[in-house]
Amino acid sequence: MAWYTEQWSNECKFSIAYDKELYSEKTPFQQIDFYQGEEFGTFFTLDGLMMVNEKDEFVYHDMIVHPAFATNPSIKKVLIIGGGDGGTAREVLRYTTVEEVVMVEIDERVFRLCQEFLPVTANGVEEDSRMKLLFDDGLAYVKNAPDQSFDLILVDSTDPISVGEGLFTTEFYKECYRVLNEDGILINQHESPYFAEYAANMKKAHRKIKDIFPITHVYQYHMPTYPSGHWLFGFASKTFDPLKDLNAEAWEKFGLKTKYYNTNLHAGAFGLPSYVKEALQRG
Ligand code: AAT
Repeated sequence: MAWYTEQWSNECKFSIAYDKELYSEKTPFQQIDFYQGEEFGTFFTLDGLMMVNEKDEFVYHDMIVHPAFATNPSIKKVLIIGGGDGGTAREVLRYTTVEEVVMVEIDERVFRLCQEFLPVTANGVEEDSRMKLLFDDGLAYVKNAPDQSFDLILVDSTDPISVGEGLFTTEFYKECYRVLNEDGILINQHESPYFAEYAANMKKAHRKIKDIFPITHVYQYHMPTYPSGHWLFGFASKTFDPLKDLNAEAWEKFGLKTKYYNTNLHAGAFGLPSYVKEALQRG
């Protein structure tokens, strides 16, 4: 048995025991490592940061996808930026009403390796005829995408360091606004309020999005293997408000069995602790 250790702050580390390092590769974009352990099953890291593991991936992938569909059950065209493990696409594809999913992942190796080592998220994604898989930079893709061509954009990105940096810029959020339909929704990986470095990213992202979208919210969930375990998504929208427009009845009709998300939890997720609200307001 060996230990995978991740630095969560200058004075805090998180460790997981593993039995085997399954695979390791340095791509032109990042360092990829796959491990196998008992507690969290198979997991992979990018540049030494936990991305996905078999035990808690359902939390993240439920929460990045379902709140938007429970707010606007008519979503048909979806753009996923990043998300190379396939978990976000897997959840979106469960909606039979969805007609087209474009996924733009910068690093094809993440997707191919997840097909090999992490079928729980990657299986069935490429095979679905509604799916268009592109291996490209998300920022470059949105810059060239036509106006008003998506109902929903899901930014399933790494932290704003190295390749993920462009996905936390005003330029990127503006392009997202442009390519979204009149009632479009943007969900983005919004970092964490707890440790200083992550909280700074959270505030920066919120400040930029607030200047562009008329409706902006931040919602939370418990992600045991991300720094502090307290993680956030942003909900930015042109017309739909996730609290006022929650359509629980329509969402229940989809008949999806979910392990984390439900329509009772929906409003609660948007109810932020006071210190988080204040940090976001101060900007
Ligand atoms: N589903 C949860 C997993 C992730 S991985 C995020 C993905 O974003 C990675 O596969 C990475 O290659 C991809 N990515 C990073 N930058 C870009 C870019 N510019 N364009 C397209 N794809 C990109 C998210 C984990 C969140 C971790 C939080 N600590």
